[in-house]
Amino acid sequence: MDIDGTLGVSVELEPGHYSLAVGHRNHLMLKNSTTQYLSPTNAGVWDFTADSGQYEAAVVEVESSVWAARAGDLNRDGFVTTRDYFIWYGSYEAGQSGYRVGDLDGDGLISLQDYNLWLSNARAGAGASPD
Ligand SMILES: [Ca+2]
Ligand SMILES: [Ca+2]
Repeated sequence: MDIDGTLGVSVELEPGHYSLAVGHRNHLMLKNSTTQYLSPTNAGVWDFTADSGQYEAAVVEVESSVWAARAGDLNRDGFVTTRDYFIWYGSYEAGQSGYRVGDLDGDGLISLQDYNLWLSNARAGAGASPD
């Protein structure tokens, strides 16, 4: 999905094998575990309903056979830790709302639901080795 919510992303690349990664403002980066051949005639598709072993980072199954990045990496360092909690807490305490990094579930509110997502993923030891 493109940043404006439309499906598909267009980039100009030389044909070849590429590692794909998907990032989001407050989730761990998803990176595929194998390279994918891309060319003008082979756009490639990354199917998030395919097997969970296609990702390098730990993912969470959000519904049957659908995987997503783990939420809670507010400072984008590749780990869900107390440093992220302090960012969330600052937003929560200030009563912020809208498109903020503290809104982990995307409902426009910074609430205890977001804290619970952070806690669940922090307890799961969510993180990836920075590279
Ligand atoms: Ca983090
Ligand atoms: Ca929220």
